[in-house]
Amino acid sequence: MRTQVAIVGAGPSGLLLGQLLHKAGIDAVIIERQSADYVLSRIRAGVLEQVTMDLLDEAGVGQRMHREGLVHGGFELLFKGARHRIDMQALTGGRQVMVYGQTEVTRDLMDARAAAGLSTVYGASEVSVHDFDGERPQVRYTSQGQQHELSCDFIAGCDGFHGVCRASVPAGAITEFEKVYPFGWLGVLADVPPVSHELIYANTERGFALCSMRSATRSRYYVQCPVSDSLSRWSDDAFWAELRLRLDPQAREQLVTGPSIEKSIAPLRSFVAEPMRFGRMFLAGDAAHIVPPTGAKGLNLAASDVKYLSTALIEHYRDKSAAGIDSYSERCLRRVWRAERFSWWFTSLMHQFPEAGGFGQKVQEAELDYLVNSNAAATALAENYVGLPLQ
Ligand code: FAS
Ligand code: PHB
Repeated sequence: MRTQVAIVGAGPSGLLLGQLLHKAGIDAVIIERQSADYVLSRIRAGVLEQVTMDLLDEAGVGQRMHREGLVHGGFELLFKGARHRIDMQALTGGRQVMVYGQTEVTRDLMDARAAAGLSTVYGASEVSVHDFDGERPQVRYTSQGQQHELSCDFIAGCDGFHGVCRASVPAGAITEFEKVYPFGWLGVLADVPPVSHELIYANTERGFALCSMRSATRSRYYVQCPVSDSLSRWSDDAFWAELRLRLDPQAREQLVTGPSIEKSIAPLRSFVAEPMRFGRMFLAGDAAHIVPPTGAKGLNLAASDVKYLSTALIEHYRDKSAAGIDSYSERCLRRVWRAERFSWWFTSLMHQFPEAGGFGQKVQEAELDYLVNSNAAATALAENYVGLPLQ
């Protein structure tokens, strides 16, 4: 088999890249180790930046997002029992975010790919990548008991943090930067109306909490939990009781609880692999970087990587230009590190770090007080949250 671009991974990165390349008449095959249902079952991101919204429109899959998504102009910070609204729209000259779950983005991309009759191999095993630093890259995999060799011009490693592509790069050719946080997020999805019409980020003595949503009837909540915590400790009642303890009286009063339809614990880490290009193989999305979800940047960074990569590949095939390919890694990493910084900063501000002691706690309180009383500080938060413009 042969294709122009072999994409490993059918998460948002791989699917969006496949769609943008298809729109440009470039052939790509996606190889995914899980089933489509399994990919859809993973509950992850909830907030899209304008850059991501624009990309989904460019890919021709934004219709349902505009119909069903929720446009948000602000969010609230809750600390010391009081809520403070960050008016993103006013602070950034009108920019907003879209609350629309990653599951729905993935579904829209899957539907578009199927409608176009494009090739996606689900349930592939023994996936390996070869000769990506040479002239004849190949992806090998087993599907339905048959071994396959897919020859291609380029490989896009869209296979997430635990994928095979980054792992196949020789140790001497890659540098990894990592910070692991001493806590995780316990998340619950439930078909109950959100506690508020906007997101609430809470920093309380008991730990961080986030009140988010997927629609007017489906809510997404998170509480900071020990990294060693296990789901067996968290019945639905235990979760709702803990969340209540981390809310202000008004939110506590308005909270509607119900049975969880998904419950999971995610570890938090910051991670970047440099560079993001190895000959004819490119890493995009979680395959190259991870951010703690506090800043809602993970999915959005994946989207901007894919924008840069699709543009580079289109220039290669259409204009016979290597400029985009040669600058891909540098362009991505400048944006990646700005998002890494913001996500680390917002995580450090909003979570409890017992090891930081009394001084750390007081510095956190002073920064929160400064943030909600300084237009300059709030503007910095707002412009990072809505997403920095593409360079
Ligand atoms: P993904 O990990 O989504 O997709 C990679 C795909 O590659 C997967 O389908 C995987 O099965 C496949 N794959 C892996 N190895 C393979 C192999 N060897 N061969 C073939 N296929 C292979 N971001 C936010 O903005 N907000 C959040 O709240 C948030 N919560 C998250 C919670 C969790 C538990 C996790 C893990 C991530 C969360 N993220 C969040 C980040 C998340 O949204 C990612 O940024 C997003 O999924 C990135 O998409 P991809 O790069 O496509 O990677
Ligand atoms: C979510 O809705 O899942 C979500 C929203 C904002 C975040 C993280 C997660 O910062």
